[in-house]
Amino acid sequence: MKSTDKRLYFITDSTGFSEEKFLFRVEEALKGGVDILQLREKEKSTREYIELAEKVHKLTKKYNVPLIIDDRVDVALAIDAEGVHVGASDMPVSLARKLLGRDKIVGATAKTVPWAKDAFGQGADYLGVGAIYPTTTKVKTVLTSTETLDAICEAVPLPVYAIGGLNRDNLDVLKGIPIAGICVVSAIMKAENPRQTAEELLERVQVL
Ligand code: TZP
Ligand code: MG
Repeated sequence: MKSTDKRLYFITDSTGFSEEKFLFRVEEALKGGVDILQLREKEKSTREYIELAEKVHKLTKKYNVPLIIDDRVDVALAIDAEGVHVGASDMPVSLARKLLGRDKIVGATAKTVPWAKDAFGQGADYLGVGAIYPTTTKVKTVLTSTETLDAICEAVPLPVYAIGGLNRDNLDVLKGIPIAGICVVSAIMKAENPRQTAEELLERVQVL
């Protein structure tokens, strides 16, 4: 049990890494204390996605961290992952919930208050809100202001994670906003030392 309160949500991106190097980074990040891990693959075949997800799931189980699968409810079901994350063009939250059942985690992207309320109404367990800053990660997104982030936190009784271009040196804009934590991709994926970076991010997110 960690003594920390705000959480660090790590979204992986295997682009440019051998599987061995990718899995090494994932495990290092887990050692560094990430609280939730999402496997996010955009180029892989279903078979490849499942095979990688099984390997990542072995690691997350070892560190007692929930594994969330981006977008693919079928992959989440196939490997008995702890949950799924759905965005605007993915399966609707209500259908993901119907397929996965009450015991799994269904996360959703929200960029506006009405969108956040809708996701809550459909049964989402948490929200990812952003992009707070421009991002170098391949994603279709627009910027979300910190005012909107704050308004979403007020509007829905769900854990809200800020995402997009966040790193250990630019978290101050989140100060005072009642987020559950932050989500990062490149800050950890591209870090020289993913374990140490996760530790530092976790430390800094606590004082927001
Ligand atoms: N959704 C909004 S921004 C983003 C996603 C998946 C990518 C965040 O990646 P990074 O590298 O932490 O900016
Ligand atoms: Mg998606």
